[in-house]
Amino acid sequence: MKVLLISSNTATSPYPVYPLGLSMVAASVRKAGHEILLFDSMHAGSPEKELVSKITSADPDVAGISVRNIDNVNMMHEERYIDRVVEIVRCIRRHSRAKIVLGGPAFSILPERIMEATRADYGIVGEGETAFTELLEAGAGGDWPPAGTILRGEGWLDPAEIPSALYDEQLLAKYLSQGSVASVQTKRGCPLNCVYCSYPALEGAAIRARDPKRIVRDIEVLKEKHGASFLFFTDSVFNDDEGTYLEVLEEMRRRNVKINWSAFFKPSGITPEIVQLMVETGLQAAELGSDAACDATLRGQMKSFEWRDVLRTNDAFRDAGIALAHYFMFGGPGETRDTVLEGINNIRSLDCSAAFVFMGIRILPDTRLHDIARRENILPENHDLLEPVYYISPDVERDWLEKTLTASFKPLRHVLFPPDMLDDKLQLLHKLGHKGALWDLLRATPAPQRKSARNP
Ligand code: B12
Ligand code: SF4
Repeated sequence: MKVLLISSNTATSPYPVYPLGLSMVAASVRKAGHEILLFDSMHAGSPEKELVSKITSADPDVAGISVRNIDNVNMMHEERYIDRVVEIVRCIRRHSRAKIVLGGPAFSILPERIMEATRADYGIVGEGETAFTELLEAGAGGDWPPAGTILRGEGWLDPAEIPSALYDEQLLAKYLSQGSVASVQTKRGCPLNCVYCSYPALEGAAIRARDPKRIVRDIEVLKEKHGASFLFFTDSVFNDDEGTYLEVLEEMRRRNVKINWSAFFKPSGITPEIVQLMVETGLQAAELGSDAACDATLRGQMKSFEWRDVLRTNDAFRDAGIALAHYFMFGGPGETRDTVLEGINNIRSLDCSAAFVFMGIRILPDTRLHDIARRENILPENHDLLEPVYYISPDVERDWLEKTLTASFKPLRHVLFPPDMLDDKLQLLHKLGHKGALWDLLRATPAPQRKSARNP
């Protein structure tokens, strides 16, 4: 079959991200013997015109659309992305008889609602590699399921079945030339249970780690064939408690593969020795999902660590000279005026880091936050969540929260509230050839009085 794979993502904040999931699906589809073509909405000057031209020239049997983001999870400056997918589906319908299949993380979070909005033929929830190729197989034999079917895999792929992405040379070159970085996934799954998080539902609760040798081979290909100089490990959490990330780093060191890299970390379990191993393999910057800024709200978000772990992790990276950024969300379960003030002081005490501060937490289905929001009547009955609703604790008023966060963080160059406040400048820096999120340019310089207050 001829399969046109379309990335619908046009979000550019904090930088345009290469469609990694679609490229992993592409690897499986090609391995199954189908012909694949790519269309990337990010780089289409006139998306509608270029898509029409691609569809009419390629005449595909199937169009697979990757739906990455529902919205930007930022209640201070909302952006929504599903309308773009609706337009793509309409455009394909007007110009082709191809079957239209949706997949991707945003689709997997709200499958029924996105199917209804787009009127695609099929949707695949979760990992696309096997489910999509099986659907193509059935279709090739004339055995398409009824239109509107949403397929859900019965289990998760074995780690050995998770493929290397098919990095498209021209497409990746475009991303890399626009300030983006290369992306590699080392594992899927997260066994933790944070109150707002949909990641375990997207990837499963058990860690499924890819073979470190194959991961390092991917990095070599990205460096040598594609000229990548910076990469992001896209795992939900890079430093898993099982330590599979250490095996990846040790394999990099053994093979003498070094590249500038970054990842999402949870702020616990990081020792100076581990940071040393990271530095040897090229760690440049660490993004910490600290999430809440004091113990009461960390408990409210059901995080697996305490504020002192955030401080220890901060210091372990700081002492090695690694740039680090914390992400915080104010207004979660358990937030009160007192915890807000405590959290602001705690954030002020962090040395040498940047911080991105969000207000409210986007409620996603099948999360504990969803249940809490229903119980507390924050979420209207039968709300389908395609339109974003943000949880703000009933014990803190939205206006007071916004004013307090603005007044507290405005004077601090390294704390960004709202988190996208520097987007215009970032785009300019990307045009000038800088790569990635670039928050390392904002880092606070060490403040001895803050340090000594913490470490008397
Ligand atoms: C890493 C990551 C980032 C990194 C990306 C770095 C990089 N270089 O790639 C950074 C920090 C930059 C980032 C930013 C953002 N992110 Co983000 N990110 C993730 C994360 C953790 C992993 C994404 C990933 O690469 N996964 C690996 C690939 C292999 O998996 P996948 O894309 O899901 O693909 C699989 C399936 O979905 C499916 N599939 C994919 N496409 C297709 C197509 C078809 C046809 C089929 C059948 C199947 C299929 O098969 C694939 C293989 O199994 C996810 C959460 C998660 N665990 O999924 C959030 C997530 C994707 N991000 C999200 C969001 C919101 C954002 C931001 C908008 C946040 C913000 N305000 O800045 C931005 C947008 C950036 C952009 N330009 O698009 C949301 C999207 C859903 C939503 N709530 O709207 C997620 C799901 C997190 C969440 N639960 O809220 N992100
Ligand atoms: S927030 Fe991070 S650590 Fe918590 S469940 Fe989600 S992916 Fe796992």
